[in-house]
Amino acid sequence: MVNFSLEGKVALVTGASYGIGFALATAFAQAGAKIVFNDIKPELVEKGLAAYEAEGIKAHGYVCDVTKEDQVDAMVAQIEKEVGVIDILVNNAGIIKRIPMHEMSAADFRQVIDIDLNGPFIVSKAVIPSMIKKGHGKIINICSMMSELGRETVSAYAAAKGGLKMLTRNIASEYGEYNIQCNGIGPGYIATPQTAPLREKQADGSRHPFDAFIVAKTPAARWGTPEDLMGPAVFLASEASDFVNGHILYVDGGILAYIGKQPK
Ligand code: NAP
Ligand code: GCO
Repeated sequence: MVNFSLEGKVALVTGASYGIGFALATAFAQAGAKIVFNDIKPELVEKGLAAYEAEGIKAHGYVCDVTKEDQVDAMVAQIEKEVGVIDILVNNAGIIKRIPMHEMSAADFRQVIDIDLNGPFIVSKAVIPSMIKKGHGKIINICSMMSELGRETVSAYAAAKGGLKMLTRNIASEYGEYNIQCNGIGPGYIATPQTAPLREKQADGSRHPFDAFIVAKTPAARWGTPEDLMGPAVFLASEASDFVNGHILYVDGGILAYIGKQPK
């Protein structure tokens, strides 16, 4: 029988106090998994723990910066001791900086690469040895439309998310023989705090031009919600996807399939 259950599994979702990570962890809990998350600030971990509790979920929260190898190694060891070996990892923590490339400092560029690309490398590296020992593992990298497309002001983010797509394929290639599947989810434009500046109402009450642009560019004719990503994530975390490896599942309301509307 097809098995979407995550009963008895331990799932670590990085940066999951709110937004997309919170929705994915909630979906995993609904499918039976024990939930572990981290965030970079203690107050966010506290906020996250309260939000999970409000959903009736007992989550385990840790303060940890995904770019710091020593912090990540210590967190993974603590999770193994306190909760169990991690069966499912979602590399969700990420940032964006919207700055024209010719005005962007190298330090800003490096920071985006560090969190969005080096972070998934560091956390994946920390969980893979125990997954090998256990004989299975699922790694899901949260990619982006910018794993495929460019646009003005997001050079560092696009470089990181394009790199994350290839890191996904490489983890799949390198560890598939150990029954570890590494896939990506490429969310379309999702309404979260990260994209709030792109949806801000104009002074005259009209929609932000980017908001109108995205709705026109999306065959589904709307922004996505974190909830839209829940089903695909459970699929990629479950045994139902055991022969799916190195794939990026775009959950974008059809953006990548669409040439766009003819101008009026
Ligand atoms: P979000 O609302 O900004 O949440 C990201 C979380 O990651 C925040 O809790 C953030 O904490 C945390 N974080 C940042 N740096 C960290 C670090 N070094 N270590 C640990 N945690 C850290 O973002 P979101 O919109 O939910 O996006 C989640 C993921 O989906 C990101 O990778 C993003 O690039 C990707 N994504 C988003 C969209 C979209 O349309 N929203 C589309 C495609 C992909 P702080 O609040 O302190 O920064
Ligand atoms: C932007 C957006 C995007 C989205 C997302 C798209 O400024 O273009 O923030 O990059 O967040 O990653 O999939």
